[in-house]
Amino acid sequence: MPAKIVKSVCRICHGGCGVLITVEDGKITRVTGDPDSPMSKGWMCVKGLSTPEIANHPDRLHTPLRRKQGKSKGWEAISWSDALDEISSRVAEIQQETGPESIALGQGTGRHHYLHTVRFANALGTPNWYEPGLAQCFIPRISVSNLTYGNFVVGDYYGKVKPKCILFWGHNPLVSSADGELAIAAKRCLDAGTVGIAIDPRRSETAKKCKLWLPLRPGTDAALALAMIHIIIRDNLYDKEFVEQWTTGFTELAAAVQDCTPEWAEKTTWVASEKIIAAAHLYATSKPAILDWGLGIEQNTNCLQTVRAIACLRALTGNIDVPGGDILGMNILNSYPTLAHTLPKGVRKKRLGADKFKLLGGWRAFMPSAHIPTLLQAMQYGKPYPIKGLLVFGGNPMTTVANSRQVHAALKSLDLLVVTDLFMTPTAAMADYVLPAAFWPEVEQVIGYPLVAENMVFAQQKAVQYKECRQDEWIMDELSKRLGLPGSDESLRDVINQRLERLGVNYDQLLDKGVIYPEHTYYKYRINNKGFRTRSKKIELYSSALARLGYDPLPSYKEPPESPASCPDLARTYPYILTTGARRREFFHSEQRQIKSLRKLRPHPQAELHPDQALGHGIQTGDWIRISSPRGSIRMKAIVTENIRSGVVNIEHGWWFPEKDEPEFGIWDSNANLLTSNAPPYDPAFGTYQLRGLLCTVTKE
Ligand SMILES: Nc1nc2c(c(=O)[nH]1)N[C@H]1C(S)=C(S)[C@@H](COP(=O)(O)OP(=O)(O)OC[C@H]3O[C@@H](n4cnc5c(=O)[nH]c(N)nc54)[C@H](O)[C@@H]3O)O[C@H]1N2
Ligand SMILES: Nc1nc2c(c(=O)[nH]1)N[C@H]1C(S)=C(S)[C@@H](COP(=O)(O)OP(=O)(O)OC[C@H]3O[C@@H](n4cnc5c(=O)[nH]c(N)nc54)[C@H](O)[C@@H]3O)O[C@H]1N2
Ligand code: SF4
Ligand SMILES: [Mo]
Repeated sequence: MPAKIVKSVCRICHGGCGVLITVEDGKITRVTGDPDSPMSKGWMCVKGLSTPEIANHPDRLHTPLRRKQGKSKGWEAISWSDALDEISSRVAEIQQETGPESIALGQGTGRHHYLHTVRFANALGTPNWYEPGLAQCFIPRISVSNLTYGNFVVGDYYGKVKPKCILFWGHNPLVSSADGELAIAAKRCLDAGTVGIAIDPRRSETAKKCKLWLPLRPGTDAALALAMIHIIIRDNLYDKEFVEQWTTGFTELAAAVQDCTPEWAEKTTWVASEKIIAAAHLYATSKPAILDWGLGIEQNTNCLQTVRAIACLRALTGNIDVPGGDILGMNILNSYPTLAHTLPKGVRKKRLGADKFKLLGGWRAFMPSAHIPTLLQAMQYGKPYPIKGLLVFGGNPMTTVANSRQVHAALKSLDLLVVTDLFMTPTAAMADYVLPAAFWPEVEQVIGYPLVAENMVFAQQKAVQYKECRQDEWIMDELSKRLGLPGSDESLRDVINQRLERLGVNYDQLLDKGVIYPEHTYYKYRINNKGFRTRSKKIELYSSALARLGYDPLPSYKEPPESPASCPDLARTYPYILTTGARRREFFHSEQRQIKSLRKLRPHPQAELHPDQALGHGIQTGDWIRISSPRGSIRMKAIVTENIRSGVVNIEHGWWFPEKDEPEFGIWDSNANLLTSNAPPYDPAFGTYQLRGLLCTVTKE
């Protein structure tokens, strides 16, 4: 058979790179960048290029598996119909015995089936679904944008006007291509003369291309942002016309930052005050400018106010919805039919954590979900009510949720664990049933980029059928049919076509077009003087919505709960600041450790530390070291480098070893989340736990 070329969009990370998939004899043999893609213009990263190796990997799951009963160990292959019949009857039994909410759904980050999982949870009548990002990732940025500007904002990377300046705050898009702001887009801007500022404890790949690097102490971003607001107001650098006409609460904000001088911030953040002043001046005087924020600002227990403080900077400088600045999303897709109306009000109220963390699980939340530490308690101790079953669609919580030991204990307490994945993982190895998922070139969906803003729409097209693997949505729909759930009469195509309706195309027609990318409308708030989508129709520097919810309407700084200042005694044993999870180009979270070409590039887990600390412990690059926190200890190889602020240790997350024995696969050796805590305090609005800005120490092995 001649080779077939299928056009699609890569989803190994959150995606966005347009691709051409070569299929020969029903097998993926090559994946290359699509030069016609408006986002990636032919570029792809090493992960995307390794797609054929992942797709055809001998260890891929390819048939449903059931744990053997009785004394015999291991798995038995079963048919899809047996697997689905058995799982659906177990789910029905549990729901009948302990209530619909006693079944929880889990998933991983931003995959093709993300919103379908929410739909399935609503149809099942359970308010308890989770994803290991959410409170720790992206939901704070989305929610704060909505509260402050009435809509989500993204950097204008793909428009005609290029930004003069980009302030990268806790973000390393040159590696992470985080949510549609692809590495190549950020790199091209910096290479073409855009001036960069990086706020990051590491001189990351992005920071290396920036004019200014502010190496702050992890977890202190709010102090830095408040000082920058202070400087911008003090030095009259704010956009007076914009602030006057389009914002509320300027006077209150100015009063709140009165004492947040650069000298105060220097003591807190460890960044020299002159650098803070230089960064504030450069950002405020370069127009247009993008403020590109990332995960570094969210994984702390003061994340609502941290993200709020940073959000105010865009408004003070008038960079909102201007060409080459930060633009409000166009949201050209209809919203996903998540069947939210089918979840009874009484059940919604039972969502674990919703009573406390209103912006994660309450009615004002962007996409209400359960609070993970509260969910784990319910699995392990049955309080406030029992969670008996968990169905995970693409997630590896044994490595990606804080406090892996408790995750392990909680998963062990379940009556039913079902995991759908591409490979056997430490999480899947604990399951009663393991189901083989289709990989991204084996599915069909539509996706709007950048995520949440949805300024352009791509089709994910199915290139091949791989053995018995099935798209997650299909698995959920088949379970729905067996359980007679609402929405089970609609096919995935129906759902996709509902989303496309307002674009006047169906899925087949979108395949012909490939991508829909309408001209961007800037200055949307000026059209008919309609303003922003907040109650005051202005950008809310003072957030009336937060005040109504009982949260502080003005941003503020709080010292991290585990720090030299908060816990001086603990800091004598654990004198360094630990940050975790800065992304590596070769891996997506816990994935790809079995992919030879990628593992060759990064064979071992690694920790970065400064020569100031390494010297004292006799540590050199390449040495195996132990990193310990008050919760545990793990081993990694040292990278001794000046590209990290002195006193900070950064460790990779997601490590397990597919080459080691099942079921544990070396999960207790180098897993960052053995060092993190999921105990309170949490962010009061999102329930976020601290993954960046903890205490640790190191020793040579
Ligand atoms: N310490 C620390 N922990 C962190 C972070 C950190 O910075 N530090 N970051 C957090 C963040 S931001 C996030 S978003 C989470 C991510 O957490 P997870 O989403 O749990 O991370 P992954 O390792 O990507 O797990 C996804 C699993 O899904 C499988 N998979 C891939 N594609 C598919 C598919 O199409 N269908 C199915 N069914 N399975 C698929 C993969 O093989 C893998 O086993 O981790 C969080 N954990
Ligand atoms: N290759 C690859 N790409 C990915 C992922 C992956 O696992 N691998 N994961 C995806 C996901 S789910 C996400 S959420 C995004 C995340 O992608 P980004 O938003 O870019 O976040 P990170 O790379 O995790 O962290 C960004 C920077 O924050 C710095 N940092 C650490 N602590 C702090 C702090 O307290 N304050 C500040 N200001 N900076 C700090 C780190 O040194 C790092 O350079 O990436 C996505 N893309
Ligand atoms: S950046 Fe993401 S979407 Fe692009 S090729 Fe790499 S993994 Fe795929
Ligand atoms: Mo994430």
